Amino acid sequence: MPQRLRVLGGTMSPYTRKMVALLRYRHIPYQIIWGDLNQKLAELGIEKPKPVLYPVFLIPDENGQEVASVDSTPIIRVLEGMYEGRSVLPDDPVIKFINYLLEDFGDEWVVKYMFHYRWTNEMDISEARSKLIYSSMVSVPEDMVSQLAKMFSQRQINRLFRVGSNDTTAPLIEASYKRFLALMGKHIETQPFLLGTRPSSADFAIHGQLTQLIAEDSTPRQIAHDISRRTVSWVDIMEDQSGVDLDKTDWNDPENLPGTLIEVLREVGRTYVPTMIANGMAALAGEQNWSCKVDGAVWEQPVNIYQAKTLRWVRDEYGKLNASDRGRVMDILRATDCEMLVEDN
Ligand SMILES: N[C@@H](CCC(=O)N[C@@H](CS)C(=O)NCC(=O)O)C(=O)O
Repeated sequence: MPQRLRVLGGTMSPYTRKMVALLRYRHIPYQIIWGDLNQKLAELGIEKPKPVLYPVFLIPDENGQEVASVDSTPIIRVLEGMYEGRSVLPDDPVIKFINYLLEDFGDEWVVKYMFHYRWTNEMDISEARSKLIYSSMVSVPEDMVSQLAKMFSQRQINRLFRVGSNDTTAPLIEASYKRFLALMGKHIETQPFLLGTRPSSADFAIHGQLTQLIAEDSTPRQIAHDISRRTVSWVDIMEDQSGVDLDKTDWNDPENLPGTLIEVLREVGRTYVPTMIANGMAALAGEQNWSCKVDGAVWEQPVNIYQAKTLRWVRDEYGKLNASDRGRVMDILRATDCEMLVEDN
């Protein structure tokens, strides 16, 4: 690649932090442009992607023209084809599938902790909304900040219900966040990354969300310090893993996964799996809302069309496996209450 890959992002965006950490780890030469996406794309004369979401990657097409792309999970796979070495995708098909599942759990479930804590209580709302403005316009005149911040936070608070944070689900989200911190803490006591001694795309997905929960927002930050300071430090070191020496690392053996990873996958089976399935079924039936049981309690929220799509992607990944690898994956999914995710494939 002759030029540095250009990325438009924001520090308060978990998916931006996921991708910047991944670019550093992979030694991909990049430029990051912080700021308002619509304004920056207009300044660069680049057509907007659909939808306009952080981060936007400007990926050269066959003529070298930069094209705006969004959606971190498929972009990671495009980057694997563009840049050799330091892959974040495990070689073994079974571990590769588990990685895909954990990456989607990070992107689509851990984000619920993030959204919920950021936009529920006054102190967190107030901090987040001013940092959202300052981080994209550091020299903005002070007298404009309060109006911009109000506009911005109202838009996000209106979205809270859409991501599934409401009075019914709040205790379930908070309990899952606390369990997840403890499980992550135990797991990284066994090995430094989710799937071995080298990081995978799932580590970056979870890291991205935890940067917000631990490095940015006060309430979840305090909870993390109380539950797992090891995980707090993991988030710091994940930020830049450019020094990992791959000669000294390996992926886990799929036949012998650490018990602590199985426990993390049980959390996936307890929360992400029933909600993704109920959402997917409601989307298919053309319904507006759905409800299901999580941990014996009711979860209800509006249909999320995007999450119905990512569930199909998880199922497609499973569909790509040969019969023997499906059996090996299924053994892990059955042991962790995740089997429904793919059983009706
Ligand atoms: N699935 C997308 C999600 C991207 C996303 O939801 N980005 C958020 C910020 S992290 C966003 O831009 N939301 C709209 C907004 O903030 O205006 C990905 O993986 O990149």
